Amino acid sequence: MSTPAPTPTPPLDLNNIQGDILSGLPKKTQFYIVFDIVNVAKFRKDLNKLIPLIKTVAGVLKDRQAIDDHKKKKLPGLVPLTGVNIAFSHLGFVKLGIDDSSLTTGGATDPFLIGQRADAVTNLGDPVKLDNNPDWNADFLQDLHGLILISGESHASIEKKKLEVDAVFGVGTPQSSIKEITTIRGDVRPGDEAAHEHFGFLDGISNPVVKTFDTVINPGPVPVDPGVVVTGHTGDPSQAQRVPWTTDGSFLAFRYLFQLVPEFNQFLTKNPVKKDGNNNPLTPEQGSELLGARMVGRWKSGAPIDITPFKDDPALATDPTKNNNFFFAGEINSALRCPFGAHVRKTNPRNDLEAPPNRPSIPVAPHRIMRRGVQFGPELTADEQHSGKTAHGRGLLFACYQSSLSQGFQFLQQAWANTANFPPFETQPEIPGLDPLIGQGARIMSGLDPLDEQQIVSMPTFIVPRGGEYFFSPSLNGLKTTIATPA
Ligand code: N7H
Repeated sequence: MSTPAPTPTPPLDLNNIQGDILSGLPKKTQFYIVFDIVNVAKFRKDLNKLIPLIKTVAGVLKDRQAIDDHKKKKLPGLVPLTGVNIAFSHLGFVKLGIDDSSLTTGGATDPFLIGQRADAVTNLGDPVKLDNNPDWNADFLQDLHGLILISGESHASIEKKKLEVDAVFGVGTPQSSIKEITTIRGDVRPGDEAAHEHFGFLDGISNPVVKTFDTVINPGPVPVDPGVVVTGHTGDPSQAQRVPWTTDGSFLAFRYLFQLVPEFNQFLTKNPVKKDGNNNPLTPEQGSELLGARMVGRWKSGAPIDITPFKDDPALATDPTKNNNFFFAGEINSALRCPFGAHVRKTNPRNDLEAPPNRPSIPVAPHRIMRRGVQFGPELTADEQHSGKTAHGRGLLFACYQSSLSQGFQFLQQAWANTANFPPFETQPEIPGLDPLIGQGARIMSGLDPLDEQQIVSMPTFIVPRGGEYFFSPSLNGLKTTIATPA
């Protein structure tokens, strides 16, 4: 009997999908407004007034065109623009009285159903307090209903837009339909550090290329089906269960991650790699730089160490036709070029699982996530650098989109980052260890010294989760037909 041909992927409706999901809201600064719904009937009416403010993928593409034109014309300053998106937690849908069972297809342990607070304890490995709650900021230990993102090119722009959003819900009046639990502002770092996260590494280089959406396809990992990111499309493991209002959406995993930058820097300074993989001695500075690069899998410039293992190559780093064109190919059993535990190898093992020795290939594409997010907190002070101790909170407002949390963020954190023997090669003598950045548990890693791949190194924590939640970012159609009620 022949298998029926798969249903062809319906085209993505770019006017129906919220902009952050596929295109990323353009931003120099961004508000994350975490809210609770306090007046359901009013909220559902108010939402009608928010819908026209929401930026879709089509809207973001127009904004990006405007930015490109502005740059081409070498005009001064930045194009003034803002973008608003909204997402809801399972508890938000419960509060609204909306049946979200087509989003909680994983049964009683579905991550969206149980929420991130419970998941942090059960599966993510976050440090837990005596009361069995994760060791998070109090704001995130209560029930959270939704998240509003406001991004823009300047503080003035997003503050103005926030006043508009607040007015929609009556915030600041006794009739407010929402209560803002916390508003966190993220900011792209200043000057040359723009696009670099707080440890100093260029970020936002590797995100999945989405079939039927992306038009520029640079050499790199294979494009993913649209349903890996957008619900209801080919590649969404729960495609068959989605009802119309839950299609064209995406799950948003938000994590409030603090980075211990002086402690990270001190670890690099104290443990420089002595020689590169060709036995060439390194200065302490070179050795520290190489250590950091081997922990991340890229140099601070963004150049992948799988291509340029022992020397940074800034030109390669910023060339989109080259900077993602690596597959850990030819080193299935070797960490010489890139340790198995390096952050980018743990979170996207590329060919490691596609052609492993003595076991069937495991496709990586279903586990790809669309990373967004932005830095928060001040730049490092001289005192902190000198003392090696963090005195001011800073880090990453991590956000990623996927059609399945249990295949995407939750899986990456639990099954890959926190699992010491992943990737599980039978012939590989050393334990890869945990992801040295985000791994939770007994933090060990091998492969930091290219001449002694099996040496296991223990390391302290550099990233501390202090909150988060799982949200669903619905389509415009879902917002109009099911979540809002006519005004
Ligand atoms: Fe990671 N970092 O600064 O070192 N991440 N990450 N991440 N991350 C990546 O390739 C970082 C976090 C992924 O396709 C780069 O764009 C920091 C979480 C994935 O090759 C850098 C934090 C999760 C990739 C960082 C953090 C991931 C990736 C290289 C937290 C998921 C793409 C730049 C504070 C569970 C891998 C780039 C690929 C890349 C850093 C968090 C996942 C520099 C500081 C929580 C999938």
